[in-house]
Amino acid sequence: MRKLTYSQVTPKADFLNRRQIIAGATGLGLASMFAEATQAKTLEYSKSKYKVDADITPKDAATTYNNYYEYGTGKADPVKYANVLTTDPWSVEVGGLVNNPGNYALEDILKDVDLEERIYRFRCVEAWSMVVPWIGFQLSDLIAKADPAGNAKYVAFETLNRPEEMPGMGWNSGFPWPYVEGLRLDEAMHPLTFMATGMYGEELPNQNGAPLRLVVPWKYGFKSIKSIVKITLTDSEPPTTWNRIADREYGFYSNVNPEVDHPRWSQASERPIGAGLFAGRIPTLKFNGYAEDVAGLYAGMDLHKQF
Ligand SMILES: Nc1nc2c(c(=O)[nH]1)N[C@H]1C(S)=C(S)[C@@H](COP(=O)(O)O)O[C@H]1N2
Ligand SMILES: [Mo]
Repeated sequence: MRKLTYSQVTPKADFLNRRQIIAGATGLGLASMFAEATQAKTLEYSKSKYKVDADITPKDAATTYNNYYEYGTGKADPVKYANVLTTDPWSVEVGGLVNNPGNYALEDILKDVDLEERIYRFRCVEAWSMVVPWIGFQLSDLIAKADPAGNAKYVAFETLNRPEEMPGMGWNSGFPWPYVEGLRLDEAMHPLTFMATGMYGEELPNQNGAPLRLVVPWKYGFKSIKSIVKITLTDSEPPTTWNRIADREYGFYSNVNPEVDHPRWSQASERPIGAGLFAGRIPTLKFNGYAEDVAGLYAGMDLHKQF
């Protein structure tokens, strides 16, 4: 089990096991064991300053309806297969056009950041959506540590490339693995751009991109790349997996925009996942509801073309 500054962010069963061992060894009674277990719910992250005017998606829904093609193309595949991924030890290489490149153990990255909760809207390009309480830190903290060089303009991200623990890479061998994504440097430095290590008060489940994934709430979900091992600053626009697969359908920017339909379906509305059998579709918001914060990043760009 990884020792984090938020070591209490641990699946409850693990915690109880650990307590049981200690309780057994020291002769502590059941009562104090459960008192400790209750305390474990108090997690070491600051509560969200970021909220949305919508119900949080039930955890069961957000952790069982996933896109993670390294574990298959079905929504129920990642929860079935991603448990085989070894997420500890984990390191992230930060390099490219930076003055201070490094290969960091994840626990060292986490020592230097303040974990906080952020409740964000999450909108997949397939027109379904969720509201997720993530736990993590601002990507800008990590990039600042790397000290970008003056000519750095973009940030490229790469997912782990470990076919022996990612059976979907074989089932979809035609895909351009590993999964890669990218942002413009100013998008990456924006305060909303988040690196998640947890959700719903616990460590990130493997199917949601453990142990470290990007969350860019104003962009379609495929930009929010999972299980990141490499971050590279560049001077030109990096390739992105879905753009490579279908460039007419998935652009580099991919900001959520109800006014620009996907070539094969409307983006005007979305289906909230886990909202109940009779919940209807809801309107999709420009920049997924974050226009006030991020529209300025795209001043002068034709928003109808910059999908
Ligand atoms: N490495 C990797 N990252 C990925 C994907 C993927 O297939 N592989 N799918 C993307 C897509 S399309 C979406 S909608 C989100 C889904 O995140 P969730 O399963 O946590 O809801 O992850 C994104 N990140
Ligand atoms: Mo998606």
